[in-house]
Amino acid sequence: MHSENNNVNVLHITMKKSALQKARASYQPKLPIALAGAVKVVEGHATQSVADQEAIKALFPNTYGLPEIRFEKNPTATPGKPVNVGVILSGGQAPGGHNVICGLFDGIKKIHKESRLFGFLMGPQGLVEHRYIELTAPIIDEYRNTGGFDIIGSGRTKLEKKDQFDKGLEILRELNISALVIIGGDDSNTNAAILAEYYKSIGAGIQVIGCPKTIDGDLKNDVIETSFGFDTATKVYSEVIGNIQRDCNSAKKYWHFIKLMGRSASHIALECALQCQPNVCLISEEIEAKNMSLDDIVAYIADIVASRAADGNNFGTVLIPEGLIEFIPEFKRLISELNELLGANKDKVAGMDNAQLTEFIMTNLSADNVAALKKLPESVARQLMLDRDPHGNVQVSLIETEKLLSGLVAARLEATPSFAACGGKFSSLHHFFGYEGRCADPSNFDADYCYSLGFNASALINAGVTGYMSSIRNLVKPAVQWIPGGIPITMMMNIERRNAEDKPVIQKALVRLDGAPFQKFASQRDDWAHNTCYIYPGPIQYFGPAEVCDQPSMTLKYEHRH
Ligand code: FBP
Repeated sequence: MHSENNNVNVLHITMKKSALQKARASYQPKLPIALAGAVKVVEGHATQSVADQEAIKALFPNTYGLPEIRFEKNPTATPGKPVNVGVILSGGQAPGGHNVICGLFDGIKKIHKESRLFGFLMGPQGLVEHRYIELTAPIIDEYRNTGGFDIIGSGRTKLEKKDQFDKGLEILRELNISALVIIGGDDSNTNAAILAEYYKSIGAGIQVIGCPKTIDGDLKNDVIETSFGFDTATKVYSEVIGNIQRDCNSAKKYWHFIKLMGRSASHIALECALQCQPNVCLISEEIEAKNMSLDDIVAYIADIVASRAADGNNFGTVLIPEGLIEFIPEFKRLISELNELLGANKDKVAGMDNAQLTEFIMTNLSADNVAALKKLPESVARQLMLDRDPHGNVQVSLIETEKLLSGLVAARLEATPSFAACGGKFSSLHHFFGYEGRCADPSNFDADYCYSLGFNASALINAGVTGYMSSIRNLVKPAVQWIPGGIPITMMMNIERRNAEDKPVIQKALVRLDGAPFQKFASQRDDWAHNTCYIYPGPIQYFGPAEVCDQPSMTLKYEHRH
């Protein structure tokens, strides 16, 4: 056993606090009324996966088809038993993660004051390596309403192999833990479902509960309205984009190319566009649907730059979703072939250095895809070929599409004599907003939502279920009216090709072109392109009137406007 309570790296109770943090520490997150006292479980109908039902059912014989559940107020409280719970933060940071843990802590203490919470360190690897700390009240109190995942750290280890599950079981048994909460994105919750199924199949007596986390906003569906962190991160980015727009509208001399995190889906870019009204915002899903090439995208931006220049406006803002390159059809085909090639030759390529790997790829790739690769600057081509995360994803956050696009736009404008003739000037600056927003102090929305998700997870544990995701719905209404419950994770799954294999995974939510947020954006973007319609949202407000402080994202509002 490797408890790290005495480890010098875990100095939880000596942090210095800013005045805001001190004031924020006493903020009491709002809970749905249904969770305020004792709860009763209301079971819905049996569920099925979003697609590939037979295959998912066969892979999850013990956890497939479970009913959705909802919690309602229970006038008669039954005394609970003490429970030991483990918690893991998995994947990229997202504002509010600490509040999930605080809500979970308060929830299990409410079930029984002798309940205990253990945090596994640095992500799922902490479970496998038996590295943990006990999260006691003084530690928890230090982290209420704070950003970051530093309370226990996070990591991207994929929990997918039997020996990892068995190693984890050893420490869970040693600590008498009967429930594990995994706070993560689509991949981590997929792993939670696999772990739940495995522990159930061997009768381990360990419940596994997931919580929907990711700033990317792509873990959502009919039953999970949003992932936590999206609200705060997009508010932080929108504040800074607004500031840039005001600077740009003051000096009137730069075009700002702003790449926004979000991995594949363009939810973050779309939300920031709705909040800030930039001159251009690319939506990857639309680019794919319209089969636009890189040249088409460059022409689209250059035309807007030229049209603004003709009106004497040599300035503007362009928002670019991080995952753009994966959606441009010619590069999508290239990435897909690269994934198959590298996945099918895992062992062969494992020992290769970069030069050997490049040589291997160039010799084995189809001619069309070699041509596509050669269109890209060397640094981008290298990133597509070599840099993958543990889930086999291209590390899109490393690809400098903002520079790629502004360079190509500049070249196109130079080759257009009418641009200079009308007084056009094109001077570009580049930004990438991602890490800046992931650890911000959670907005009131995220502080409340996360605390509720964690508290609700304790109710799911008390209800004895496994393989469920904590779910809080009705989020556009005031928090007291939110609806708590649980969704079987298998319900969100389908089969997808990953690393050259068919795998059961939670279906990622991309921007829907027929959805209200995109439709709203599409109806206004021409106006934003040619006229200067910037909005400056300003910083997140934590104290003040609800209409300023407690508003959910515009995406959520448009999606759930009734
Ligand atoms: P999760 O899906 O794990 O929440 O991570 C999201 C994200 O912030 C992406 O937007 C980004 O592409 C990626 O993490 C960056 O990963 P890393 O933190 O490993 O650099």
